Amino acid sequence: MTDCLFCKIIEKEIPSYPVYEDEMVYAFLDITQTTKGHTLIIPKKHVTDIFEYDEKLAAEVFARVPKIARAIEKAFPDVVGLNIVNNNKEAAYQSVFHSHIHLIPRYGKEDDFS
Ligand code: DGP
Repeated sequence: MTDCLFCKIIEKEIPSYPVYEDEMVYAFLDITQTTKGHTLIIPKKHVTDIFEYDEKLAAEVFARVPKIARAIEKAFPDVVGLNIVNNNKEAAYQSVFHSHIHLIPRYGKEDDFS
């Protein structure tokens, strides 16, 4: 999709900090860094939200989540937990309409995100 921010990030037209990439997905640091290492995983195929996935795409994208979670844990050894968040449609606080999975590492008591 030509006017999609995350498609432009996949195409490297807009810079991002890469965490992981393969033929199916791109993972990169979220610009807001809710916590240190906050990462977004996006399918390279443009799908707006969870309602547009077929089973094959869902299996391929969600299968990558544990590997990327472990990469974050390895990069930040003080990680003690991790939230996985996926917002779908405006009413559920989706603000970028290229489906993405948030991986939000948690650091314990000093981490005031809730
Ligand atoms: P959501 O509200 O679930 O649609 O999350 C969208 C996320 O995308 C939000 O946490 C901020 C992030 N984001 C928005 N624009 C950019 C950008 O240009 N670069 C990066 N790395 N992240 C972005």
